[in-house]
Amino acid sequence: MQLFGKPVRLGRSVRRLGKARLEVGVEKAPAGFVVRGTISGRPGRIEVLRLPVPLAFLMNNWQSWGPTQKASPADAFPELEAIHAASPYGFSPLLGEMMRRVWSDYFIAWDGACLGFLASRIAHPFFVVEGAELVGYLEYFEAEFDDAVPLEPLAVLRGGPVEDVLESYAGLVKRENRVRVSRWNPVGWCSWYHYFGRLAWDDVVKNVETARKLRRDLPFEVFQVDDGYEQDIGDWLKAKPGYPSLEGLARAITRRGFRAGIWTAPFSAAETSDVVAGHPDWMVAEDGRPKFCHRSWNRTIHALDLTRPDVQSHVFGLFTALKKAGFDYFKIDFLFGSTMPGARSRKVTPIQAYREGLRVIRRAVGSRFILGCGAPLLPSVGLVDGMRIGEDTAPYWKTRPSPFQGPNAYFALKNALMRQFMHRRFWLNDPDCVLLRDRDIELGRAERELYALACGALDNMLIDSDDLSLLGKEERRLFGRALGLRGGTSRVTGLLGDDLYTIRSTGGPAGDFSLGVNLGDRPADIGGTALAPRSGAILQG
Ligand code: 9PG
Repeated sequence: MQLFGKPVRLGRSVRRLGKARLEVGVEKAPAGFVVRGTISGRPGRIEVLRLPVPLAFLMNNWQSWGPTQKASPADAFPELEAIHAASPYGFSPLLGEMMRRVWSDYFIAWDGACLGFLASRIAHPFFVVEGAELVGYLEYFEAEFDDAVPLEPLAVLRGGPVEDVLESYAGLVKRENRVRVSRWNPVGWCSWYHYFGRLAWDDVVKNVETARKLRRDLPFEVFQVDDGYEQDIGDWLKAKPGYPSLEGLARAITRRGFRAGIWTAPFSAAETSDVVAGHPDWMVAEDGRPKFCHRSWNRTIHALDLTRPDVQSHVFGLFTALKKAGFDYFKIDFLFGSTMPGARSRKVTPIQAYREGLRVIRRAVGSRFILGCGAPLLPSVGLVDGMRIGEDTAPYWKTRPSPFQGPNAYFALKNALMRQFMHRRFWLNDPDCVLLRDRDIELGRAERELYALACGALDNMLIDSDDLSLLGKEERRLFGRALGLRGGTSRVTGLLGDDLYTIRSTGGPAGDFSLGVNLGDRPADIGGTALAPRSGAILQG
């Protein structure tokens, strides 16, 4: 294994790498070593680590909607650039040729080892397979540092099954970023997976009133309005015709005894929005014009330049206004776009710009709950309370795959299992919504039950997304059963297997238990219990 092109040695050293100057220290850690240091000059992309590539590993995509999954160097890599042209998936802060070669962002792990960067405050860390070698890089983009800045620390951890090394890694990430995990683990409702973009004001009123009446069966704390209320992407304070003011919206929820939650994509703006028309200069630019960021909701989306004081005031003003309107739970979505390389008012890296933007939101909302979504994972650690850790779920299991993997219930749940090691270390995991209804849905009873019970057993956020008038006694009881499984310390095994997992929960109110999960399409046996395809069961003993 080579570190900055030389064999690994404990202790301090000074290196020149192209136009950068590095001071590096290698310290022993319980199961390996940690590399820390500082860097100055104009680093560009620097090689950190080089070693023989393992035959199989767990790779990780850098953002909420991307996978953590088994891979091998012989696999074909997805055509990210083609995907990016037509949808929000496939975007990467590393555009061009590099984007096609990245195997894993932030960390890579297998039985016996995890190589993982502990923070992404300035650079974007990633791993590439180059022939027979695996190479870890830090991308500093065009930035130049007159004064030395901290390197993103890197941990090289050895020993134990992949589940164990990932937990050790996540523990170090938690410490490095001084994460304080929210004491409130939300239970609630979200409009998206029943109403999608067609949400009307009547639907909100009808559901919040039903939620009030069904409170004993469905003990929601937060009632969150997702996309659909706003005039356009970027024009958040202007409600669509048919909606009351944002104060009115929040009041309809809070006066029924719920916390009011609201969805925004605060760093995005559609080409059609008032904010782009009024302030084209607020957008990350290319050739003096707002740069194409991604294509979503059938529109071209631009990214706000979060380094500009006027844009920061705009974002601060937006969240101050939402807070004043009565909201205290903020799902902030499509955050990935703000890490796009391009012209900004200051020469910081896109990662620094993103984090400045997140800090502005945190300053505006104080200790209220922030749920990240469509977000770069490692740069968000310590700045959000909850995080979506998979692609969207859907009212169907595996049909209609998008070019990435989802959206579907299968892939959403799979990622929740694969990324459980982040839960209560990076933040609270949001496994996406449980769907309970048995009409207007292609998910069978066993699939819905599996999703809900797994979310409970994982101790994750538990958010329902249904037209509540469709839920009978049985469906409502399932929500209560899922909730009753939360509160333990939960870990998942089977990450390198074939879609058979065990969730082990200890120390919670339900006592110690294991939930066997068969995500596969064939019957299987887990610990002596027979499991039908796409089903789960509490294992005996
Ligand atoms: C609201 C939704 C929900 C959901 C988020 C996010 O255009 N698109 O391709 C597209 C992709 C994903 C997407 C929306 C649109 O989902 O994950 O929970 O909040 O936004 O629009």
